[in-house]
Amino acid sequence: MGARVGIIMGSQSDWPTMREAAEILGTLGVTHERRIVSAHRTPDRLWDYGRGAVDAGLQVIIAGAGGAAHLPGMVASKTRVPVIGVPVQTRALGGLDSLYSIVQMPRGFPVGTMAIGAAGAFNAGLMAAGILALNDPELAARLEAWRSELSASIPQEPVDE
Ligand code: RP5
Repeated sequence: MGARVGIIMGSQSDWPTMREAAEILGTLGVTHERRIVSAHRTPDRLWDYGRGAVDAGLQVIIAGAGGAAHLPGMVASKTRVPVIGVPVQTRALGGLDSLYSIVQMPRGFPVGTMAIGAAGAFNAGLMAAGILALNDPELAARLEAWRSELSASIPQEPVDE
């Protein structure tokens, strides 16, 4: 089966963050692809990716970028495939720049925006899996099991470290 989720990012430097999404999708058995697609440095690639997303069979796109993070919004402008945006943490402004660039989309072109950084990327993978699980009972069972395991791993009491 082809990739069901596309993970795109503005730069190689985003990969340490975005790999969190790839890893949880891999754990849950969701096929995905990873691409560097920059809104500013490779705008034609961005256009082609957005325009071809439906025909490529993508069901969710996870888009991560930092700073002037236009990638998630721009890809959302080119496809009806749901886009989950991940604001990558930045040195200059801590990722608030990325968050504000992604979250304030104009009416009509939504981007589901996650938290800044690695937790946001991880949750983007879980969110994508949850969307796909609506029509995939086997994935739904794997996701339920993963959630139960996480809950079971949380101790009742804190310990001295
Ligand atoms: C954005 O600029 C990328 O998403 C990245 O987060 C940031 C910095 O990119 P590099 O200069 O590290 O390639 O487009």
